Amino acid sequence: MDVSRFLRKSPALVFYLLLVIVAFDFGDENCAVEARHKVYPEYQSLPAVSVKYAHRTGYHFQPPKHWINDPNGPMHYKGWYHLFYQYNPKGAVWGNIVWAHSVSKDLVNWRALPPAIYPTKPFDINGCWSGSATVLPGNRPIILYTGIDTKNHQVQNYAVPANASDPYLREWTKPDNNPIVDPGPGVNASAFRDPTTAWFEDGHWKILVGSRRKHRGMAYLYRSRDFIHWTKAKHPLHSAPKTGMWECPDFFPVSKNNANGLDTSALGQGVKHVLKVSLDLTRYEYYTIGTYHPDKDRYMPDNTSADGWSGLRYDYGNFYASKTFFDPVKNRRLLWGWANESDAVQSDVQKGWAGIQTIPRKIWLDSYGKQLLQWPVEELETLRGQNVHMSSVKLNNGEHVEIKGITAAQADVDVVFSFSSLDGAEQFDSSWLNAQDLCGLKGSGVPGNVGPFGLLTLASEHLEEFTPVFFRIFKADDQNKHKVLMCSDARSSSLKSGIYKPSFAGFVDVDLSDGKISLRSLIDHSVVESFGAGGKTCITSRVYPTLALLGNARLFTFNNGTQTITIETLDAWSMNRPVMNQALE
Ligand code: DQQ
Repeated sequence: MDVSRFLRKSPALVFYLLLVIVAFDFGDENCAVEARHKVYPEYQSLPAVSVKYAHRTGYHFQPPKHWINDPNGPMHYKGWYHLFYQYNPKGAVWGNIVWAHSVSKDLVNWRALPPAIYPTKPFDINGCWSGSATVLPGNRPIILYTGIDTKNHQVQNYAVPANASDPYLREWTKPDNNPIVDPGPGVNASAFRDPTTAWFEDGHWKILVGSRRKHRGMAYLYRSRDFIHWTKAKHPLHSAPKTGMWECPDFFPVSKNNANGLDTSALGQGVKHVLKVSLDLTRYEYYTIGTYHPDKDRYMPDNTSADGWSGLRYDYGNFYASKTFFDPVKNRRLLWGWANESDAVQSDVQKGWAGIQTIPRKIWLDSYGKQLLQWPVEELETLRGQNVHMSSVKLNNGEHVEIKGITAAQADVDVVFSFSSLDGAEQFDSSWLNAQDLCGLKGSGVPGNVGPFGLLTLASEHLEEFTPVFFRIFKADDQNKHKVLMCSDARSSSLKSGIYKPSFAGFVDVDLSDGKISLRSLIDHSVVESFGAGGKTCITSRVYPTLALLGNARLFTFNNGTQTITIETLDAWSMNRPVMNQALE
């Protein structure tokens, strides 16, 4: 094969090969997850022969077939929620990316429309990558997205509805004065992408574009009076050393006073700002909470918000390229994230599909102001069917109790656990910096004192397979007194080998003085999305059981700590199937 010709014809492949080289350049300080999107030229345009249903989700967002990645441009317009997403119309791996488009009245039932944006012009002929929507005054939506141009440069383009009176916004026009932002001198043209929603301030629209300079990740700031002519600020809004490429930055205000969302342009006394970035080198995201100084074009994270690898995460599992938007209907800010497959690529090709969007989450500032809280949108509850309720059930050391009477493979479970004392809790070792490593060390079967206790999701009858979601509470020396570990451990999730089965985990910064901690898990065939302590720590796992499938899946609560745990209350529901991306007639 003529390699140089092949590479010239596959600019996306060249780009991703470069990324891999950059990743190696960072040495072993970052542990990359398996879930990154790679290029498989042999599968890119291999349409699904059939779609395998075993692990397809029942109520998560997915198209009928093929590959999806980042959520793009979510917004509300004329009575409809719009979600666009990166989609390969020709195969079950990343490639041939277009902006697929779906609409919903309730964020639960979705109808599919034809792709909204796809390569046609010199400024996007080699790819229509991620971006955001802004609704301009007068209810005029506009999309900014990254195009890969004829020179294989990443440029920022805009698109507008061809017919603004169509509430479905079926057709989009990409005017010929694109691109409106190009990398310009001194900016790496293969690391310049994913424009944010714009905010308006002091007569200007402002946006961020993700980038890096050598190993320093950064968000460039641009301003414009008319949304067409953009000027780069003197310095990035923010940057951090050794974080590599910042993909999909998201920058938005949160209220200091309540859980309501704020329009992206909100500023003032009662407001903090959040900057989230997706780190291509690890395929993890982190966010900081801080102060935005519009006059200085700077954002400063608070000193309680670590900037970099060890920072706060929306989700300590399989969750990437996320994006928020302000929902004016319910005055809330909603978060979408992409959960990739974590099985072998050949399995994705065989099953004919890959990737889901997580359940949209309401997101707001915790009253302590140090982290965000997240909770599945209330509309999801309309899918709840058969219910099982329990209260005041003791779980002694070594016990597991089955929750019977619901469809355990497609369920929503919400439980409050209590314990009587933390006096005997295991001592926390301050060298345990990484929650995921600690969960690997102290899994659900390793006895403790207060914990491990929690749920065994997607479990087979004799526990040959199960995905435990659980807490373990330690005594700590510092002023917080206790350290709470939350795990969603995929190591025993499947008898199948060749699958990435991480022991995902995060610490939970929660006040335990009432002796209680809650856990909610959304279980959906190959995904378990869990919310610890009312949404303080969230973890999404993708798993592929071979026995715990469909009607054979079971759900248990368990306790492997010496201290008895009480299930204060537990509610579990079978979840019904919504309309999921049938074409809109
Ligand atoms: N995915 C898009 C890029 C973005 C990456 C390409 C994040 O725009 O940086 O499909 O997953």
